[in-house]
Amino acid sequence: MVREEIDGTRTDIVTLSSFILQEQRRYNSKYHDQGSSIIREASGELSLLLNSLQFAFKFIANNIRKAELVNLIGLSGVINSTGDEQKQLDSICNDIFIQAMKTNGCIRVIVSEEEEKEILVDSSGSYAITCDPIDGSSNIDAGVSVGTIFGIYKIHPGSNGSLKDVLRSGNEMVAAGYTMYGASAHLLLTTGHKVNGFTLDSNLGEFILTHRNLSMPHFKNIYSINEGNTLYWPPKIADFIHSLKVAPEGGKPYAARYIGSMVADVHRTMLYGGLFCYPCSRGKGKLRLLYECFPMAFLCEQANGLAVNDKGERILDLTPEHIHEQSSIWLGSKGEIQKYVDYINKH
Ligand code: AFP
Repeated sequence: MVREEIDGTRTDIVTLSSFILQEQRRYNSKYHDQGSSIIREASGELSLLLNSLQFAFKFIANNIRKAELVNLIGLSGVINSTGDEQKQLDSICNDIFIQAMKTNGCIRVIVSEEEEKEILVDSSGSYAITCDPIDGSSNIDAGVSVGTIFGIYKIHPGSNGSLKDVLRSGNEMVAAGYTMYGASAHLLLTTGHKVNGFTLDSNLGEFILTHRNLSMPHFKNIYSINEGNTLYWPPKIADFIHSLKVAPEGGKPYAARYIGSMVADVHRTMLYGGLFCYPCSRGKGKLRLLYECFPMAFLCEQANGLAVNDKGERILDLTPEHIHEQSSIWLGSKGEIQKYVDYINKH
């Protein structure tokens, strides 16, 4: 018998690396069980890619932790593709991410929020990746949690890697996730089969499985939105948000929670439930479809939630026309998002 605890120390922990290998084995045995004449074995390339991603997350987490100490915080003077002033930490973390993806041999196309154009990599890899290396960076100076968001696609058969491998429906993602850098680093990952959460143990230098098969509650009366934009929303949306503040008979109104860092707001929503939204202001969405909305929508659905745009259309059914396209988004507990969809259909 294996003793799982020695002097109060758990010894049965599952690391991200072992979890990835277990998933690869599960995938292989699934195809063997189906008795297929063509035996489809996972090549291990996605596992390799996920492993190189976890290195990038550890490296970024380390830089964020020491940022204040080594005076990394401050503006670098560069304006990024979406017009935001780029911080030194943004560009450093972007470089860490791109370097890790360029050298793992699995990636042919990289899209980053910090790069105006897609990056084509000369490799024989089978994947394309989209990412926001540091989302929520305007909060960094206040020590608020920020994060890295990513989405992964298998490149089209016969493609050497091109824009077409990323400008496709969100349904075609094979994996997605984010790492939130807070008191500790938290990684939420889906490979299309539920969502699992890992926490970085900085003593071991390993991401440890802490949230297996994460599932959001169906209802939760929490709403998360930048209400300062109320004047710029269509009346229907302002009315819906107002309705959340009206207490039902014998009940309580919704609680408002808004951090202004998507990863942190979505992380709370994934754990506690509720709804997070960023509707169009003056007719324009803010959050980026490819590397903010798609990965979050994929995670959300895999955790039994829903993700739609202002019109109630499912986010993952959309197809971007350009890499930095912006969208409205409503995501969170299935019951709460359905309430929004029912409201706009009725009014
Ligand atoms: P920054 O990366 O510039 O801080 O933007 C963060 C973000 O893209 C997303 O993480 C937040 O949910 C959203 O913008 C906050 O936007 P508002 O400041 O307009 O509320």
